[in-house]
Amino acid sequence: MIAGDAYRLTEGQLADFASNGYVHLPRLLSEDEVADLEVVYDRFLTRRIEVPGKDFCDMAGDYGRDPDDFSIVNVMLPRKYHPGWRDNVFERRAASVAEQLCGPGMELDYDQLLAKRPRRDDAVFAWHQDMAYWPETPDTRTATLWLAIDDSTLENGCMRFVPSTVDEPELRAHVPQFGDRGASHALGTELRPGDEVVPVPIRRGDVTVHNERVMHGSGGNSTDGFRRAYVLAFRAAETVRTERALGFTHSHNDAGDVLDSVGVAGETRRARP
Ligand SMILES: O=C(O)CCC(=O)C(=O)O
Repeated sequence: MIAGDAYRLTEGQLADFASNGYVHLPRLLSEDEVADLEVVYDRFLTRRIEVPGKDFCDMAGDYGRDPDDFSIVNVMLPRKYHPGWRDNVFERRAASVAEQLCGPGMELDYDQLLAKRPRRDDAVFAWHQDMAYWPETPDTRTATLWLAIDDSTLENGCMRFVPSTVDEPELRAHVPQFGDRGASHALGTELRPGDEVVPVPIRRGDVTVHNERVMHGSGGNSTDGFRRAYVLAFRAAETVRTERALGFTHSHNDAGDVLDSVGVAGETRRARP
């Protein structure tokens, strides 16, 4: 239920997030609210808002790919490059969701746009756990809200989760997908026998919210339309401070040694209690 900037979660939704590592929240934004955001979103996609270097890249290929050929257009940190987006209705309502799911003291860590081009079988987002991309911090609490700008379907590559991974004692081993970390950003891991995959198709204006440990990914886009998503990740304020002190801002333009020191390549990491 929406009351101004707040979106009130039900007991069932809170329980789903706690046990499965993700939850689907219908109608976080109204059609008018999504339509307003979409105007700016499309200015990013058509590059009328300029995004420097590797913060405009392809999550299904290496940094050398021609932008007109990207399969999953990835815009990192859109609010940095378009300050007019700061404190928009999605940010405000998402903050209310993050606090209910993770407790007080959660802060926006980064934002991101992920748009799968039409008719791209290779617009596959590799299986991963978000923690594999980030530095280790004592408090790992995370609520990542994934807003559907288009109806997100089995055919255009909706989010898919593996809930059982939430309770695994170790992160799975992740490896770079398209060359090393200097060549591309994407990390991936493998499904194991017995993993139960749950696809979560959602409507425009709905969100899924996932935590830092649940394994997720998505398939290609076989439709004639884009699959556009707008992502906001909230983490504990202390964690965000620690990341920034390391020089880690979630920009793909962060110094190479900073990126090399996080994002595990073929190693496992212990779970935090
Ligand atoms: O948009 C997708 O398909 C994947 C997004 C994702 O992995 C994330 O937001 O953590």
